[in-house]
Amino acid sequence: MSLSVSRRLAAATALAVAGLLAATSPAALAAPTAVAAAPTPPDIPLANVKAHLAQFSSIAAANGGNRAHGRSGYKASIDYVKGKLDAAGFTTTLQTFTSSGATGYNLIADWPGGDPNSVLMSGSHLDSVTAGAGINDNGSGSAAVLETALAVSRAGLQPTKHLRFGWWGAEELGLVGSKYYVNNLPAAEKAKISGYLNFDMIGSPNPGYFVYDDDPTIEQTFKNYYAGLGIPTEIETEGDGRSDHAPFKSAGIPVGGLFSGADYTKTAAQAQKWGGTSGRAFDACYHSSCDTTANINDTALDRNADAIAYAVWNLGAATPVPPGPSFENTADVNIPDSPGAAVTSPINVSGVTGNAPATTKVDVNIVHTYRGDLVINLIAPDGTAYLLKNSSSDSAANVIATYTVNASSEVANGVWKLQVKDVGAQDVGYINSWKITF
Ligand code: DTR
Ligand code: ZN
Ligand code: ZN
Ligand code: CA
Repeated sequence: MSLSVSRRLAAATALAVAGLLAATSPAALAAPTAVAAAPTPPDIPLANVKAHLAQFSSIAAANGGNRAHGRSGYKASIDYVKGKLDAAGFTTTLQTFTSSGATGYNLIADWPGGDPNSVLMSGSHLDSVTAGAGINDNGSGSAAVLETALAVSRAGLQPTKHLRFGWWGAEELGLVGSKYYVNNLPAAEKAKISGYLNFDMIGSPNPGYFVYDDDPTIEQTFKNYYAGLGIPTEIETEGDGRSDHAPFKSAGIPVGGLFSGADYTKTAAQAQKWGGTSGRAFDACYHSSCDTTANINDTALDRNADAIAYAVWNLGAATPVPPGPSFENTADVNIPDSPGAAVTSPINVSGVTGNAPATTKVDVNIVHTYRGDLVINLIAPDGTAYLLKNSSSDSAANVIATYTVNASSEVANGVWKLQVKDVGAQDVGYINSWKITF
């Protein structure tokens, strides 16, 4: 508001002309802008994953029918996985602990190379319940993580981060192995883990596609993978704290993961989008003797194994995780000077599954001669207002900024609006463009 009269008049004239031109053009809702392609990870061969499951099945059959903690079937499972990893060039470590009077084993495998101060870890529990072979719970996660590690070796991958893989013992007794690992990791070592990815039940026979909603970057990575397949996902809500990511999360380590469902029942709406049988459990053989190699949905196992590779390649690489879909409105909208009413610029979002992320990005480009006059809000489809910028004494011109909004309680699809109000007399401007990225 401190402009000289001549400058203000000239500025107002120029803006008025621009606004007039803009007023004749309808609000152009630009198509979603393409996002950069992520590095291409390998396809994880389903046949290889199923071959590991067949081995776990044979091990159970040869060891009393299960692979439970403290039983010979568990140690045989550990020895199988360790043998594969040693042969593939991993540095493996067997960590022992005692639980319920029996020796338990965690297997840790480090892929040589990468930044030792930035560790990306992937894991799954290898033990079954005593009732059966535990092929879906959790041979599926263990086999897929093993095959992803072997794919890293086959590719001779040299990621930016250091890659570590873990197979946990005694999860069924209460996350005993993973808790032991985290509790015995020095604080300096915990601080190096940039993320822990957990895979517990990822081949359920009546599958759902659930993504853990813990760390937003990890969550977005998995959502991007499934968006690329055109498969809707849901936030995993059945298991907060019910699997091996919990000790890592409690230690402040970013976590994420995938889940295909356990004893909860698939709804009609879920069957509509994912196929399968509504009114039936995602895994009717959960913790039962029928959790055998017949208790696997190949499509779910295949997709989730490929999703693990996608996440390891992307999160382990230097290139940042590509943002989700974005939508832009480039139509100019004139902002009346104070005490005029607020104006809005709409964007109609569609085709985005689920809610907006906690890191929803809003890029704003406003031409104005005194930006301290402006109050800017993001209005969600349900009318909720998120303040992006308040008025101030900032006399500089224009607002060209990116704001990050935690809009995770908002459904993504619908009409979002940028609302701008000029609360300071003199000095005028217009919305040049704005973009929302999920
Ligand atoms: N606790 C797991 C099964 C399980 C149940 N809900 C979730 C959610 C997310 C991961 C795993 C699970 C087990 O029985 O091993
Ligand atoms: Zn279980
Ligand atoms: Zn499990
Ligand atoms: Ca003003």
